[in-house]
Amino acid sequence: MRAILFCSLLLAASAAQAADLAVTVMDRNGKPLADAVVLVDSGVQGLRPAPVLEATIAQEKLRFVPTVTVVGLGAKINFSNLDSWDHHIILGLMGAGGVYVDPGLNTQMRLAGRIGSKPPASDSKVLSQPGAYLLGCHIHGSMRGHIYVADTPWAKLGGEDGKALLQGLPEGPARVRIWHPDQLVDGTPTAVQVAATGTAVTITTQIVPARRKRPAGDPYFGG
Ligand SMILES: [Cu+2]
Repeated sequence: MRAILFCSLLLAASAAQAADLAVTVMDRNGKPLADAVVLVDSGVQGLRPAPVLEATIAQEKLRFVPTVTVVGLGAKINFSNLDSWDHHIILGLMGAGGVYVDPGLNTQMRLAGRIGSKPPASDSKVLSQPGAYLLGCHIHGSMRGHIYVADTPWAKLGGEDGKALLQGLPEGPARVRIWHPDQLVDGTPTAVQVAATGTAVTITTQIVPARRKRPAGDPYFGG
């Protein structure tokens, strides 16, 4: 009986130790870096949050919306063309320099333009390899999007303010990795100590975000 009580106390204690980690990501110039993917690894025993296993990316006004999507391993990505013209989605793992690792392995989908108020053309793809994926369109060369398939349950997309809140981390040592569409190389992970009461960390990267260019022929840009 005493052993059972002790065990349930331990369980209660470990549940209470799940803590938050607030990460702020800065660019090379010390300004908040938008659209950073924040990944946290922890070797400490404890509950893991459920990974995101489904996401939808729309093609709208010559863009992929959202521009960056973070999911877990094995996630199903739904594509939906909301424009009245066709899009040809090219999807593949992205290597250094922002190019496809092996164009021969890319997935290609053509989604017809939407007619009136009819349901948009849709397709989907399950991503079973971790890492960064690049999205492009044969028809519109300016269209760029990214998917990051995380190999850790703690993965979040940072906002325009560079901030991401990772929840449900075990108290103790952890490692923070940052990925960004405009990075040139993988940065060094940052070691942090997650306190039971929550922890905040600011990470300054060497990343210089690319300026958003007006896509050719995009009448909506900046409008
Ligand atoms: Cu297109």
